[in-house]
Amino acid sequence: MSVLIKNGRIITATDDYVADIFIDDETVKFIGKNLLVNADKEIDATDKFVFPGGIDPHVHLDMPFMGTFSSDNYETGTRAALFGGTTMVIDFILQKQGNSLRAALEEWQGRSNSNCVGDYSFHMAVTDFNENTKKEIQEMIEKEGITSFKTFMAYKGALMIDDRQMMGLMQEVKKHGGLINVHATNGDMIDFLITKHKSEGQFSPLYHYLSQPEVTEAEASGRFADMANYTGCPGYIVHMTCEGALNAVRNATKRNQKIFAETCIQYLLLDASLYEKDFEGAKWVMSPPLREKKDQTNLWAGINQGLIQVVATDHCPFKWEQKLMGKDDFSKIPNGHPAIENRMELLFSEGVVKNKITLNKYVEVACTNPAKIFGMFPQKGTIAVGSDADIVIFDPKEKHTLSAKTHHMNVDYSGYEGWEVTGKVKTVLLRGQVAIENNQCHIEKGFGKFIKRKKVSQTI
Ligand code: DUC
Ligand code: ZN
Ligand code: ZN
Repeated sequence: MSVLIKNGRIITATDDYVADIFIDDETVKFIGKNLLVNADKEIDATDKFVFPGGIDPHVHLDMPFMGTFSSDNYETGTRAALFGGTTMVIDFILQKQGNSLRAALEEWQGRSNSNCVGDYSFHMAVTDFNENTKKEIQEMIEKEGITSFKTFMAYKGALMIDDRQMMGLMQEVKKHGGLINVHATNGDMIDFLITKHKSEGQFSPLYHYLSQPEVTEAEASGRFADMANYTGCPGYIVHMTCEGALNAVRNATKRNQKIFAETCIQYLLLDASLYEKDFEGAKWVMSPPLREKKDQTNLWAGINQGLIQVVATDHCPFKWEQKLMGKDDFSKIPNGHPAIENRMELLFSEGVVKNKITLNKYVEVACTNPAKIFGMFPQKGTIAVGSDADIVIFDPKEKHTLSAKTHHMNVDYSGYEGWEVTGKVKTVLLRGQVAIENNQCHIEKGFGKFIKRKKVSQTI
C-alpha cells in the first residue's frame, strides 16, 4: 500500500521543514513540496509534526527476573510502544551463567518470534564470559546481527561479571566491531549496604534507594570508561541517573574515546522523594534508583552538552501483585517501572514544551542516536529517501492525561498517574503500514520484524 503524508512539518535531528512524503514498499520514496502523485491513502498532516519513529533501545519484555517475569510480553509491550510513537525497541537477552549465548538466544526467540507488533532487536547480556562464550561473539555479530553486548557490574551471583571477564569481553567485542553496554553500579558496595540496612531492621522501599547511593554509580561508570579506553572498545552506559556518573563520562570524553551514555525518562522527571510514600514507593523501585533534583538538572545539561546521547526507558513493568513480593523486604521487590508508551510524549511535553531541549535534539535522542549507536542508521532513525517509513504524526498542541486506565501497557498502575502532557501521538506508520490511527492499533502480532544490525564500527 502506498501512502502520501501531506503538508506536515518534518523534524529530523538536523532539519525542520514543511513537505509531503510519499511512501511505497515499506520505505520513503520521495519527499517534496506539493507532490503530484497518487497514493492508496492520503494523510493530511497540516499543523502536525512529523517525526521519525521512536527507538527505545532499553526495554525488558517477558523477562525472567527476580523470581517472576516482566508483565509486558512481546505483543503487549511492542503494541504499547507503538501507541506512544516508538516503532522499534531493543530488548535484552540474558545468558544463564554456565550456559551458552546460543541457548539464551533460542530461549528469547521462543518467547519473541511471531509475537512482536513493532520492530525489535536484541542486545546480548553476557553474564559468564569464558573460552566458550568468547567463541560465540563473532557469530552473534556477523550471523545474528546482534552487535551490542550488555554487561552488569551489579546483581552478583546472577548477572554480574568481574573486571577480568569485562576486559576479556571488551577485547573480543572490539575485535569484531561491536559495542559493550553496561549497567554501571558497584555491585559489591550495593550488596554491603543492602545487608547493613536489613541487619538494622530497615526493610522499606526507601532503603532500596539508600542502598544505591550516587557513589556506587559514579565509581562503576568511571571504572567502566577506563577499561573501555584501555581496550579501545566502544562503550555505552545504560540508564545513567546522576551527576557523579555524568562527570565520569565527561572526563572520559577528554581522551576522545567512544563512550556513550543513555538516561531514561524517569531519571529526568521523577525524584527520590517518591520513596517516602511507604510501600507505594515500590512502584518506582528500579536500579539504579531515582535521584535528586540536582541530578535531573545535570542530566538535561548532559543531553544538551552531547554527553548523553539517548533517552530510553528501561521499561521493565511489574504488576502491583508482583511488587508485593517485596512487601516485607525491599530487596525482594522486582526492580523496574513501566514507560515504553510514555517516553516520546513525556519527553516532548517536559523537554521541548518546557524549553529544556530543542525539537531537533528531541528527535536526535529519541530516534536518531539510538539508530546510529546501535548500527541501524539510516534504515531507521530518520526520515529520508530510502529509509524505512517508520513515521509518527504528532499533534504538538493536544493535551491529555496519563493514566493506567487508558494506557496499553500490561500493568495496573502508572508511574505518571494524572500527569497532564502537551502533545499527542496521532498516527504511526511502521514500514509504511498504518499501525496506529484513531486510537486503534491496525496491525497484528507477527508484523514486527527482527532487525539485524550492522557492526557499530560502520555507523559511529
Ligand atoms: N534495572 C531495573 O530496574 N530493572 C531491570 C534491570 C535493571 O537493571
Ligand atoms: Zn540495568
Ligand atoms: Zn534494563
